[in-house]
Amino acid sequence: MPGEGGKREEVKLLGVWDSPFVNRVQIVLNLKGICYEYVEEDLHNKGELLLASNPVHKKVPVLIHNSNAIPESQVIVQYIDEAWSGHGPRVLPADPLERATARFWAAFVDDKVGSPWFTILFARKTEEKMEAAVRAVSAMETLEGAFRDCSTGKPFFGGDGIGFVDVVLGSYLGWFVVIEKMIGVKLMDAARTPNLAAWVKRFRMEDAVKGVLPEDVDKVLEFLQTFLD
Ligand SMILES: N[C@@H](CCC(=O)N[C@@H](CS)C(=O)NCC(=O)O)C(=O)O
Repeated sequence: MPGEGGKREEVKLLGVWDSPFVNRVQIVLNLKGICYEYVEEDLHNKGELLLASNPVHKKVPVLIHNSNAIPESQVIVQYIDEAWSGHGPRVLPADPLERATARFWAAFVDDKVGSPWFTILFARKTEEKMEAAVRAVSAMETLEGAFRDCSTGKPFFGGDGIGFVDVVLGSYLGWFVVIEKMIGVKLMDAARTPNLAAWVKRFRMEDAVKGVLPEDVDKVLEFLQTFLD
């Protein structure tokens, strides 16, 4: 896509199709209308480009923008918002206090929902998985309150449109369905968190989100199995 000076820019995303961390970057690129090349990585046999561009963690996603590599999904999302500030809607709020609040809740999501998500997937013992699910459910209840405060009656954490907390939490939604099939626990339940349950429906209907999150539960479970064998 043309850059500031009319030159073609290199925008490449190294990812894995069912990764929430990758999916949130894809959603933000879509939201901002940025054309990019997507490279599917094989995490069982990591490519040279991935190893060279994220030598510290060797994980996806990595965004490559004009030969510069940016790792870590939350960092990437914030980078995209700043580097393409003139493209599409803002993802982080303009107001410093609101921006700090959005960063706080985004960090909360990866800590209190993302960590249990990982344990549910990879712990060997059912007991450990169930304990993690209890922690995730409790985090969702906290997020129900955060949604009320951040959205102030509007449809999204970000207000009228998808913002930072929306993409960070929303990127786990496909996996919530997978987790329900895996261990029978509903992390998102309209009886416990009615506002968030309504938010899920709105989030999934957004153009930037459609087609990004994994939908085929059996395909996800089959892929997950390749990391458990
Ligand atoms: N904190 C990182 C997490 C990224 C992450 O865990 N990526 C996984 C895929 S879901 C990965 O690349 N795993 C490869 C590995 O652990 O070797 C982020 O937000 O980008």
